[in-house]
Amino acid sequence: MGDDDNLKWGRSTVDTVCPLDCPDACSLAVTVEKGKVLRIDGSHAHDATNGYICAKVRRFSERVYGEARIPYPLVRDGGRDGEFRKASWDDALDLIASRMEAIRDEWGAEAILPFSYGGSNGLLTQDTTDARLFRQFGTSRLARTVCAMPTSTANQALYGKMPGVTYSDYRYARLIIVWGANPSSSGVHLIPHIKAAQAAGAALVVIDPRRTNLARQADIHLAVKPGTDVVVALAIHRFLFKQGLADQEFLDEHANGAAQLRERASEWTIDHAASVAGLDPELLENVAEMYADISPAVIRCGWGLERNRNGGNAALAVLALPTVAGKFGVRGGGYSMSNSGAWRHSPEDWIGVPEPDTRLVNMNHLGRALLDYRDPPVQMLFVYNCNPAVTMPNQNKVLEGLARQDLFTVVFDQVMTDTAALADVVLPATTFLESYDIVTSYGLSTMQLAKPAIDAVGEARPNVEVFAELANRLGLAASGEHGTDVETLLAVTGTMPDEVGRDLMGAGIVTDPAGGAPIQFVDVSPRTPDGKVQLFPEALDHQTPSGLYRYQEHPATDEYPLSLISPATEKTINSSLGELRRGPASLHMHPDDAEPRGLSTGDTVRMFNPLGEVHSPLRLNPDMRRGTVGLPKGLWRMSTLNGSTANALVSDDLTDIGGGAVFNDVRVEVARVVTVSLDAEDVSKWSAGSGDGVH
Ligand SMILES: Nc1nc2c(c(=O)[nH]1)N[C@H]1C(S)=C(S)[C@@H](COP(=O)(O)OP(=O)(O)OC[C@H]3O[C@@H](n4cnc5c(=O)[nH]c(N)nc54)[C@H](O)[C@@H]3O)O[C@H]1N2
Ligand SMILES: Nc1nc2c(c(=O)[nH]1)N[C@H]1C(S)=C(S)[C@@H](COP(=O)(O)OP(=O)(O)OC[C@H]3O[C@@H](n4cnc5c(=O)[nH]c(N)nc54)[C@H](O)[C@@H]3O)O[C@H]1N2
Ligand code: SF4
Ligand SMILES: [Mo]
Repeated sequence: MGDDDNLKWGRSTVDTVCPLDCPDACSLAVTVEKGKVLRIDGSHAHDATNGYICAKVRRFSERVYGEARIPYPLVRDGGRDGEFRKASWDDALDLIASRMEAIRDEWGAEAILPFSYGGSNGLLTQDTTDARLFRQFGTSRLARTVCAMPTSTANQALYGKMPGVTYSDYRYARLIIVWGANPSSSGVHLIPHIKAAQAAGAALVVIDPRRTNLARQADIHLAVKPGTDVVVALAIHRFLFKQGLADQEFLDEHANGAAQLRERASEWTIDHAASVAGLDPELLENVAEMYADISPAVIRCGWGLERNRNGGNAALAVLALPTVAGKFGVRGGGYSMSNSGAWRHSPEDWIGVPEPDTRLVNMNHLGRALLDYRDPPVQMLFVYNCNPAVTMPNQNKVLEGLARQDLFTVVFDQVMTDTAALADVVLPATTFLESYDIVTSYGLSTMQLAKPAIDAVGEARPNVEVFAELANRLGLAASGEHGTDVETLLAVTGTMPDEVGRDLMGAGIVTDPAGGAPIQFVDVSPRTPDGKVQLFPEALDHQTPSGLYRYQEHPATDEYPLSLISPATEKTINSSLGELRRGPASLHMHPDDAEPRGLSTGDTVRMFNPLGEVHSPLRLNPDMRRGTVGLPKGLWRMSTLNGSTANALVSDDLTDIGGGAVFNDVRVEVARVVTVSLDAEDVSKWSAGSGDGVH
């Protein structure tokens, strides 16, 4: 179509970027007609995207213009059970400001708990005017631990978060180990590079309790029991040391703590580890031999392995492997984890207000904070960039906390989430198609500019503006406060090196000069104090309940013999876009686990443990590991049959390292739900019987 036609249709294309919590940060071309989003395509601005984007974001306009979108501020009258009414922004913000002041005067500002996580994941939507406001006011602080704390603590301790092997360098690897990651769903642009490496003869190993798409195409699939990766990795370490296959020269020159690691690994023979992890010892030994023999070898370490009581030690043991085996120094050799540390940009450069020494709340303990914390009790919860009613552990405790009559809850979101539905005040947020943002990829090493393609829908406003407005009302805004996203954009880019800010505003994309496609130990080195790999970070040894590289057995019981995991799916990003899911999600179970329970596909089942229960349709799936069942993460309450998500069964215990959540460390039983309509006589007969599974 020519320019004239575009003019006639009022059509234009805006180059921007996807900021969702996904490692890829695709560059996008958004076609707009008469002020509305017509189409969202991938663009070629970012090499990795190569014109391809996922189906979720192609249909993102269904969120932008969807029924769940919050059109204007809402205020609930008449307490927890009252109805929402439309409010003006001024009224809603005045109400919030006056409640903040009243709570501070009566209870102290720590009675206010701001609660946020990734949201749109851009540099502007979080840790800008919000952080400044809450710090100045002296609210409780939040430890953002729900994701990546064990892996990032391990990566920081071992390597000071050295940038990892980039996707496109996977094609140079001769051995690829994908460990606790499912890139076909959660970071799809890695897949073509793995395929290219395989086509050129590379071997692929996948370590995952499920036979994922990638596992099906692997040379070896180790279907580990959830939570046992630490012993699998330690067995490989032991094998390397014992067989004289550890790279002693590299260890002497570049690492500390090898002797302690070797000692802790010493009990994990291949047989011992294989029996704990539920693996065929021969397969495990094959993997150890392959890892010793084949170079370049790269490990893609994911987040699936961190979400259990051994998650921090698992990440340490896995990430330590390339050091012990001497896999660095060649293109396609080493590891990839998160590249979030690649950009040296720190929000502290812009916030300019020091973090106060107020109460620090681990976000995985939201339920406890709302119900059990005293001195002061939480009186106001301010949720933004997050949907804790469905995404945080111990869902029933979180929901009970949110139901407190005396709690004042503000939820600032794009759509009427399950959390927003329980709020006192709901504020409408812009999507990334409606405001500026800066997006750094955590899978790759790019920084991109997100530009508005359309005007804000309804009365939605960007985060930066709303928190600045609130600061104004509370008399906290510094003179020259950055009230709009454009002002904040300029202020944030102003703290970056000149050339970075210039390229970002000009070309819209910048690649970290050190991290574009670095060879580890050639182009980038550990960012630890002495520049060496710390294989045995002593400080962590003392903070870890069992000590470093120690395995904690899960006390499984006969009553709850099945393990539940809840991995990412291609349908949502966490719970974002969960409103577009149609019909209930299914619980996946291996046929051999269904048979003794008398279950088949299509049955309605209840999955339960002492914390709660989830009702959903059952789907028999031979790709599940026996003894492990799976329900997707990110479900909204409407996507199960009883309004509970997997998190109703997840405890709020913490991981061994980093205070993370134990989403994949859950024991459950599953039984059929018998739903029959009974007359009174039947009911009395039935009540006298066992009542097995009827709910
Ligand atoms: N489409 C989509 N993409 C996403 C997301 C999304 O929700 N949807 N979420 C984004 C976010 S926030 C994150 S953190 C990443 C997560 O991305 P991934 O690292 O891929 O994490 P998960 O999907 O949680 O789990 C990955 C795999 O680990 C397996 N697994 C579970 N328990 C264990 C275990 O104990 N050991 C081992 N070895 N494997 C285990 C699961 O079966 C799953 O296949 O993805 C991001 N990308
Ligand atoms: N059972 C189980 N639960 C899990 C996991 C699991 O593996 N299993 N994974 C966990 C992981 S990895 C993560 S990262 C967490 C994520 O959990 P959450 O942080 O709760 O992520 P989302 O559910 O996507 O919620 C983000 C919210 O921010 C909103 N939002 C987006 N952009 C903006 C914006 O610009 N402004 C405002 N105000 N709001 C915005 C979105 O609409 C969305 O409702 O979930 C965790 N929950
Ligand atoms: S969610 Fe991930 S794959 Fe999909 S468009 Fe965004 S960055 Fe790309
Ligand atoms: Mo995450």
